Amino acid sequence: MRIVVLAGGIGGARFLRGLKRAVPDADITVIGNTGDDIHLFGLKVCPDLDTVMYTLGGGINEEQGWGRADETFHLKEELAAYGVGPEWFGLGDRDFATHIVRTQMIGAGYPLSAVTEALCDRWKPGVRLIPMTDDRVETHVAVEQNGERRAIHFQEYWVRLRASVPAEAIVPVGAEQAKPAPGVLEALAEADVILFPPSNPVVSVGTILAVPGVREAIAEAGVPVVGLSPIVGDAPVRGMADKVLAAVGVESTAAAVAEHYGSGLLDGWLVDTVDAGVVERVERAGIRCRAVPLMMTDLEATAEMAREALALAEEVR
Ligand code: GDP
Ligand code: FO1
Ligand code: CA
Repeated sequence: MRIVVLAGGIGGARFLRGLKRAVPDADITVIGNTGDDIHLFGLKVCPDLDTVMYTLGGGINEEQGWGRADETFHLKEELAAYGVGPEWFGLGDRDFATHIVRTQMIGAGYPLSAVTEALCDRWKPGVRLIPMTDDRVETHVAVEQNGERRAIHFQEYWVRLRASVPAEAIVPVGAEQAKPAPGVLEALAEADVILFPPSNPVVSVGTILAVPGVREAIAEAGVPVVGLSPIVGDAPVRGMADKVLAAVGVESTAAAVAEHYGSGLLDGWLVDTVDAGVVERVERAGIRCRAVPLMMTDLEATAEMAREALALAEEVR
């Protein structure tokens, strides 16, 4: 079975671990979000691609959900001693190596998709990981601070400000001109099923969908598209997705996120059992809906979520 998953960072990566466990023989292609990418110290950092690569490859810091296990921060400390920041973004020594290799290869002319493949030669994530695009796309957030409106990089909004200032708009800068990376449209066209993991609907899945051609390719694939809600009990399980949902005028409920994707995109939607009350509302919107446990507490619970998503896909096929 060929499965294509549109993934952000932590939510996407953890779900993929369960999916691999549920269907060990499946051919899984992951289209990764690159809107979170940031250039720091002259290096290109791709947080969501790395989170997927490290999580599936066994190198992730499990508690944190991003960055490397057994990490040290000597390089960051030395840079800070020269007054070179930003101090608010925690790049560790082991992680730095990934960004150096990536930046060196890009400087030598390799596209990000080829670089990602090369990095995955080491990590062997057991899925084919493709960035959504080889072109530069950077999510910026329009915020109002001290009566002044300005656009800041998504990482500054998320990591430095912890989404504590109201976001007025979220813009994936460069997306309109971006082309899907080689393999993206092909994978969608050849998919047997397309899954939206419980990733951020705005700044993860939403950014991938903003790449011209991706939405169309999903619709044209003519296969079941099933998503899992990252919102449980009217709040994100982790992080601040409620803030970016508010910025695009969507309430933080499992039903509103399903309606935001819409029946033109989604065939099926899984909500957590605590949200069983919204199943009818989602179905009225033309999306088949089931309430099942959606907390990725351990690998087996996550694998069960993946099985439920695939079962729902068969129901709507
Ligand atoms: P990011 O790029 O690291 O922010 O990760 P993603 O965009 O892939 O996923 C973030 C989303 O994962 C958040 O909105 C969380 O609510 C969601 N999430 C994290 N853990 C769980 C979980 O155990 N269950 C569900 N349903 N969602 C989760
Ligand atoms: N998230 C944080 O909350 N603080 C950090 O200092 C931080 C550093 C970092 C370094 C490399 C990397 O791949 C990810 C990192 N993240 C950090 C995670 C991160 O960028 C965000 O959680 C996601 O992009 C949000 O979607
Ligand atoms: Ca992300």
